[in-house]
Amino acid sequence: MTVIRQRPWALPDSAATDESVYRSRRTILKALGFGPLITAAGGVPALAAAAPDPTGDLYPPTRNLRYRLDRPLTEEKYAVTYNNFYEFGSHKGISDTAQAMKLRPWEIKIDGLVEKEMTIGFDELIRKMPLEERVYRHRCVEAWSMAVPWSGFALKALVDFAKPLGAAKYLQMETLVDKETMPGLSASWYPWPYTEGLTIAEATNELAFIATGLYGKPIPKQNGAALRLAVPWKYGFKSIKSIVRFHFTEQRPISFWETILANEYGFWANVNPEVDHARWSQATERVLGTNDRVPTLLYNGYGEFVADLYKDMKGEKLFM
Ligand SMILES: Nc1nc2c(c(=O)[nH]1)N[C@H]1C(S)=C(S)[C@@H](COP(=O)(O)O)O[C@H]1N2
Ligand SMILES: [Mo]
Repeated sequence: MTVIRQRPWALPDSAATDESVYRSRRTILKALGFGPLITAAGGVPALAAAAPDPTGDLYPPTRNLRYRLDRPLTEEKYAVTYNNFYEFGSHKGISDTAQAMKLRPWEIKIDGLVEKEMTIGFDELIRKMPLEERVYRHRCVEAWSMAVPWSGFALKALVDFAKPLGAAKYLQMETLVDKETMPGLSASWYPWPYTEGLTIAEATNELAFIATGLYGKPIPKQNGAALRLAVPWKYGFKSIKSIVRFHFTEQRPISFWETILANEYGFWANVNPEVDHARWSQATERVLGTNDRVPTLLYNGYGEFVADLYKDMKGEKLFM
C-alpha cells in the first residue's frame, strides 16, 4: 500500500487467469505422478497437505440473514487469487506462496487485561464458538471491493470467552510470524508482526466477525487462515489475517500501517467516500472481478449498525 506501482483499481490480467494456471499446473503434477497419493493400505492420502481439515465438518454453517448485500457475491476465483497479505509479498498474487503456511498446530494466545491469560488451540476454540455464515462487503483502502460469504463467529463471543477486566479498553490482534514460510517478512523495514486494534465497544459490536471459513469451506491460507478479522465498516487493512494473539489493553494500540504512515492509515479507518486518502479519492470503488465502478458508502453501507459508536467522538480522525 505504501508503494503504488499501478492504479490501485487496475485488476492485473494475472488475477483473471490464475485459476486456469492452477488447473493446468494441477494437471501437470498429476501427469508427473504427484496426483492424490493413495497408499497401498487403502485410501489414506500420503501427502500431509492432503490431510482432511479437522474442522471440515463445521462447514457450511447456517447463513445469518440479518446481513444483506446490495450487490452480487464476488466470484470465488477472484476473492482467493487477488489478495493483500504482505507477509507473503507486497503484491496481489500471493495465493500460491501462501500455501506454505502451516495451519496445525495453531495456538492462539489470549492475554493482557483478562481474568486468566491462556493459550488455546484453534480446533478447541472454534468448537466453543457459535458458527454462522454472513455475507459481507469488503472495501480496501486502495479502492477495490468485494462481497463474500464468510463463515465464523461474532468477535463478541470470543471477547466474552476471554473475560476482559473492566480496565481493558482496546483489543489488539497480532498475525503469525513465521520466517520459514513467509517470504515477505524479509522486508525488514516493516514493523512485523502485523497488528491491528479495535476499541472494546467496536470489538463487541455485532458486526465485528472472526472468519474461519469462506464460500462455505475452511478459509484459504491466502485469505487469512486459520482465523481472520472481518470489520466491514472499516477499510480492509483493519481486517487482520492469521491471528495468533488477542491482547486486551488499556492503551490504544498503534497498528502496523499506522506505524508506517500515520497520516494515511489511522486507528479508526472507517470508510467514508467524502474523506480522501492522502493520495487518491475514496468516492468510488472498483468491484473485484467486474468492470463496475460504484459509489462508496459511508461506513461502507453499515451505518445502521455502527454509526452510534462514533457519535460522541468529535475530536477523532474517524475516517482515515
Ligand atoms: N496479516 C495481514 N493481514 C491483512 C493484510 C496483510 O497484509 N497482512 N492486508 C489487509 C488488507 S490491506 C486487506 S484489503 C485485506 C485483504 O483480504 P483478502 O485478501 O482476503 O481480500 O486483508 C487485510 N489483512
Ligand atoms: Mo486493503
